[in-house]
Amino acid sequence: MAGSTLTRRALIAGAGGAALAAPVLAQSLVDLGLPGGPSLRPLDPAFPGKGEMIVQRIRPPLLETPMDVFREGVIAPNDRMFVRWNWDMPTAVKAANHRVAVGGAVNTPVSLTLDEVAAAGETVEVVAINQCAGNGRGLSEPRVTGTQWGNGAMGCAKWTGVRLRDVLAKAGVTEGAKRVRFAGLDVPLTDGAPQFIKSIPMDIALRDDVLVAWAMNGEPLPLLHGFPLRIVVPGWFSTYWVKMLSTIEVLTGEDDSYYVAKSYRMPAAPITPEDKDFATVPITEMPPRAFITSHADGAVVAQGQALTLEGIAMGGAAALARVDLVGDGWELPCTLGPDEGPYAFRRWQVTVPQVTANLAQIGVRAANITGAVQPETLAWNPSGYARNVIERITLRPQ
Ligand SMILES: Nc1nc2c(c(=O)[nH]1)N[C@H]1C(S)=C(S)[C@@H](COP(=O)(O)O)O[C@H]1N2
Ligand SMILES: [Mo]
Repeated sequence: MAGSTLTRRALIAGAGGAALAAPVLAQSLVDLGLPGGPSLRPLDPAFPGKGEMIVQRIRPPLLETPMDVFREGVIAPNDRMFVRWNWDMPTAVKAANHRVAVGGAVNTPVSLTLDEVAAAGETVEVVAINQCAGNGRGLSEPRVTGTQWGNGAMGCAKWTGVRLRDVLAKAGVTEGAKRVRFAGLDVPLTDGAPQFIKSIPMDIALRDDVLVAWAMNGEPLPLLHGFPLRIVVPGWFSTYWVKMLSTIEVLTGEDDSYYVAKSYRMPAAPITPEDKDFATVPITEMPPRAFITSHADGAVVAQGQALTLEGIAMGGAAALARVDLVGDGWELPCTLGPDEGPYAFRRWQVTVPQVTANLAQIGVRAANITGAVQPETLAWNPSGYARNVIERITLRPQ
């Protein structure tokens, strides 16, 4: 993958010539290839409940998935899924005491146990990509503020739950309802800071595949991923996928809460880094993206031989239509692998018949069935949201 070459460094505790006798702390570092630097991050296998993850921050946790996970399959194992908490994560949640309050513009406010939520309707499974709106933000040029993610703030899983609309029906939504807002058990780390609450429009809330989910890849949701319940909005950035769900509130008007009205917003039209005054819209639907997983930037390939490249792609808010390998003035269509549903990653493969020309700055370009296609240039924005520029690597024929 672009910019994820692994470097191993033995950090020796103790100094001087006798260092070899001192305990050796081996720590792996990963280079995320962030143009704004610093680019090295620890690769830590020791975070509770996690396999090897790139540690962006410990508390609240921000853990990034190493790119090699995407080479192994389209589903991220639970212990390799990226983690993002805006505020502190509660470290103990009692399932037996947990309630989900459904209120606001409803006929009868209710407070549901986990069993009552599960019994609210048919059990539904959706395979969907969980992607942070800031995924790949660290690759922005010029540099932007926020977590300097590489491209590992994403992962695809199978989510199991009931439809949100069946849970809403327990309370009965009143006429004129406009939005549905979610809150979790987490609270701000500092006094007066806004609570992490998010809302979606009513028509999205009533969709067939928008879930109140309790399982991820067939296992109860891990604490890090929102035990005991989280919202899943397939095709939308996961900022809306509120974890440790405790409150569902039906709104009759616009949502003026901080994380909807002020934050997680994009310029309404393209801007340049110099623009200061511009209208914004909330980030919602994901655009198509594709990644090469078989080769890292700078990899050596055999001159004159056939070369097979592989990777993953997503359609975003609509099913993937095609993936093309693109070079300087040429392109080759890729073959798509098994279809796990419109909101899942899909594998792609392509064979370059004979490596002759240079393979500088090659990339893969995904398009979805609505005609959305990855752009050649970055749609720069001050928060680095919704990155979907074609990701490029350079291969070195020898
Ligand atoms: N309760 C709660 N839910 C939350 C958040 C949060 O801070 N608190 N962060 C959101 C954001 S911004 C992201 S990217 C996803 C990350 O989901 P994950 O940690 O399961 O990968 O959770 C979303 N749901
Ligand atoms: Mo996010």
